[in-house]
Amino acid sequence: MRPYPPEPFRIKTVESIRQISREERESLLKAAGYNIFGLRSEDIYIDLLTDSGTGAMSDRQWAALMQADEAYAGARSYYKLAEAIGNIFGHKFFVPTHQGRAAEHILSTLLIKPGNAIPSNTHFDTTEANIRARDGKPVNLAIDEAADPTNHHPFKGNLDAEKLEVFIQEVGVEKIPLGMITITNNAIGGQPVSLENMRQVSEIYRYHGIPFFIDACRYAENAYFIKQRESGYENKTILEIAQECFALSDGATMSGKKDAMVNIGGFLTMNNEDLHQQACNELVLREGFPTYGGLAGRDLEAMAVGLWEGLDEAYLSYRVGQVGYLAQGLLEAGIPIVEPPGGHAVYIDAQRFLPHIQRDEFPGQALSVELYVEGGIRGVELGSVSFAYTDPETGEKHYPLMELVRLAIPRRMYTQAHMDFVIETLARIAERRESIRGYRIAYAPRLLRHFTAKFEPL
Ligand code: PM9
Repeated sequence: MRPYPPEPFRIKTVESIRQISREERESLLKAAGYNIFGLRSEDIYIDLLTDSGTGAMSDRQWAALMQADEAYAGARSYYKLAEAIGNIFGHKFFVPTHQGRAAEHILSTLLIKPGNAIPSNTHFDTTEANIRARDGKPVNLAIDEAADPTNHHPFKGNLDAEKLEVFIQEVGVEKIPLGMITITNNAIGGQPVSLENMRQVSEIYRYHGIPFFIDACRYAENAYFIKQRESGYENKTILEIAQECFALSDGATMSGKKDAMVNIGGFLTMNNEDLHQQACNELVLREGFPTYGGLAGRDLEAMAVGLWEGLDEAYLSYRVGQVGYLAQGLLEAGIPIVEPPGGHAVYIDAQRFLPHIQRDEFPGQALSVELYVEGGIRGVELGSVSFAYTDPETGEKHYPLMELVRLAIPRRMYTQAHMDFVIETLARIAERRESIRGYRIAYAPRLLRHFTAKFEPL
């Protein structure tokens, strides 16, 4: 029997979900242009589209909402959040933002000029789009092992330090206004980054005088993996590990909707005072006054509590264990996934699952449609629909490392029986996989096309 970690919580409030008929699902999908983002949530049985802002808040977070201070300037809730961020992240300054991409937007606006290049292990879609929106170039320098879904490297999210050195020599420091690293590495399997790797990368960035920003959305899950897998950290607390990570950097972008356990919120941290001043100016223009940044006082309050809850080791052990349970079940059912599983999601290798569908016919898109048709389950394509890109200068088409479908597990939401249902659904799809066909794109915007594209079955 696969081990399932008992939840370190009990359930106080429930939300009904229902399964509609297969015929209804087929017709709703067609009406949505075969894009699962176009479906209504009430027509979905198990929603694994994202772990972003979809989790359950705790009784303490709900209680904190009532204690929030909604003052326009200088709210008590802001200072509570400042204390949590100061403790955990340790950077000198921060601005609250309504979510992660708003922090990315401010950072990109302030630092990136046309023709600049920004290295990372792998940028996630919103980061990539914010860089491109400034006519910059996002550059992914993951280690080679990351491209092999069967490779069991313990830190497959690592950035290849040698590739980074070569890249800096080739491009020139003057064209690199900042360097990044994403923890965990969401685009390629939610894989962790080791502290050793972050130290190496930080040294390289610092040597060249390149400001180093961490995309910190899932920093607590990353710290948990470091504690489990990196020698020398087994006796450190998750907080100590997180602090050590951030001490290597000059700042961070954070989506509170992930490891800060909230439904909305984010922030941008930095050590540079001048950058902070400029960020405040941008914030006032677009998001709100610097002590609320586009959020209500209650959102700041919930995030301050959630940041601490996200660091709880019993919770993290359950969280990573639940993802591991789903991964193990899928492997036992013969479903190819990215191994080892990451911290927040299981990534199905759609290319190996549907080898008869070419990359340009989007195997991940085809599988995400089948998941909904078969079981009312929503996952998300993270393959060529989301990440393939035609270089405007050369006309050359670039593909992502893999064609994946991600099953992201919202925090503190679904049970073992839900996970079993997902496994059984995929096992049924596997039985008829040869009959599944690819898709073509009927409409797509220039950036972040996967959110609103329309498809036609081939
Ligand atoms: N990630 C996710 O589902 C939500 C958008 S795509 C459905 O994984 C990283 C590593 C992320 C991320 C969002 C953001 C942006 C930045 N970096 O969604 O703007 O995974 O709060 O954060 C999503 P926001």
